[in-house]
Amino acid sequence: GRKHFNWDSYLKETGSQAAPPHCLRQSRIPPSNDFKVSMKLEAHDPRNVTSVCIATVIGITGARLRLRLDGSDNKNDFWRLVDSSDIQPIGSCEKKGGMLQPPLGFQMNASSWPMFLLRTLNGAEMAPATCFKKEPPKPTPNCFKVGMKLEAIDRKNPYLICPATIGDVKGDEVFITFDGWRGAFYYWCKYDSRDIFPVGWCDLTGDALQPPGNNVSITKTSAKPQTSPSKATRRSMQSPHKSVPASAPARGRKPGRGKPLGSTG
Ligand code: MLZ
Repeated sequence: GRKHFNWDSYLKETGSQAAPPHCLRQSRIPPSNDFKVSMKLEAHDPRNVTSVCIATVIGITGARLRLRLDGSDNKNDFWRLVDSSDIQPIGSCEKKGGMLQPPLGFQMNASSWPMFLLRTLNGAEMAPATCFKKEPPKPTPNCFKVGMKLEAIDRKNPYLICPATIGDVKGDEVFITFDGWRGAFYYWCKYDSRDIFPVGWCDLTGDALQPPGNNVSITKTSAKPQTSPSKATRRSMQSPHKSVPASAPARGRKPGRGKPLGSTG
């Protein structure tokens, strides 16, 4: 079977460096996750960020919560760190003079929202304020360099955290590429994005870091050819797409639609 992914040997094999932790907007020690499934809280609607909605904790993974907006469907779950500024205790919105909003795609008639809100909060277990941790400060400036390794959320499969490499740096943005996967998964983000983590993050939170894909060959200039290439390596040698693209697509442009080679979906 496949060996458990190990950053130390992977960094050696690829002759690469981990991004220094101070480059990332993450606490050095991941915050403890004190939430419980079914607790309710307030969250910004990811599809309409000016709206503050009621959300329920559907799952717990490492320092993150899987959230579902009350009154929404089960197709739009999203994940937030317990120290994300997108979440707050119930009552915070009202305290600031705001009003809780129905989520985008509220499944009932808009006029039923006030009654829905009353019912959804009635008898609900509200996450206590102590569960919410302070967001770490923004690092300054952008100190990422091309080639640095990190762990990053796969935005197409946001429950996954995967080994990644900085593919490009432009101003306050970085291009996240996924080791062993083709461009369809790559994305640009702000250097202080909460979706990127230092090497070793998943080990500390207990998240399962995904192993790199085996669809793109990992090259190290000094590497000796293997005497007996693995199945994956042989497959990638036969493939017409052997390596990661030499340059990142322009920011703003949609990434390619291609699936990773050999992907089963
Ligand atoms: N099996 C899925 C998951 C891919 C995850 C890639 N992460 C960078 C697929 O092939 O689409």
